[in-house]
Amino acid sequence: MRHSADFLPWRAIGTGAGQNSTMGRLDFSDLERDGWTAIPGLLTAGEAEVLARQCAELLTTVDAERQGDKRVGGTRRACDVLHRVRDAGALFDAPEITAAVASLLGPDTAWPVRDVAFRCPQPGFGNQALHADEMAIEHAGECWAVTAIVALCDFAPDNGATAVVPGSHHRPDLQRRAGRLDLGRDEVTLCGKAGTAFVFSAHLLHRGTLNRSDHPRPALQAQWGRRPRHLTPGPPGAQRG
Ligand SMILES: O=C(O)CCC(=O)C(=O)O
Repeated sequence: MRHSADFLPWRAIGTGAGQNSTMGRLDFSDLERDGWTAIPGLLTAGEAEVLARQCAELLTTVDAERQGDKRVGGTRRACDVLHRVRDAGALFDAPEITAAVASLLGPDTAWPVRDVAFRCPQPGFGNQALHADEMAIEHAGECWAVTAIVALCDFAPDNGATAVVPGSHHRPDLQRRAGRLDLGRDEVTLCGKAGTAFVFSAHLLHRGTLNRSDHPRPALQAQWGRRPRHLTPGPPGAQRG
């Protein structure tokens, strides 16, 4: 298995005076080819830790419990984070994220972020089967949804980081058989510092890996869908029937 540190998945080109230093001109050609990209530095380590604590606290009170929450067990989960944690929405409005999402879904067709969940495999847990978050594609090049996972701790090879199969977003044959595949050799583990966002096509095969460390592995997982074509804004002044 390879690790994402072996790659240079995200490149900011032409960053210069007067430009936001992390934005520059983004090159998402890797996102189209491999189906994923990493955007480091969206949060500082301290900010990531605070967010992880706020999300974990959602699971400590029965009063605040929602359907979809998992307060105990191997992989803790809190749903509907967008509405329960004040700063979560702003994180997913970061221009680097919206640019990556738009490059997969098309600039006019991305809905605002539709769901954010907290997922936190405890030591000894988190091992998932390969899956895609969206149905298999029917036509080459299409993308109907995008997923982002924001690491709220450092993602390392041994602590349950997400693994992806690069290029599988173009392979409906693999997407249809996802749960029955063993593509360990082709997987890349997404390693990065706390506060890194990993953005990928929701058709890309991926999985949470086993957390072999002594610490929980907190992360936020967000999803964007595609606006149906008849609701897509046209050029200024265009008549839509
Ligand atoms: O938390 C992860 O690393 C991946 C989670 C995931 O893919 C899922 O829950 O569908």
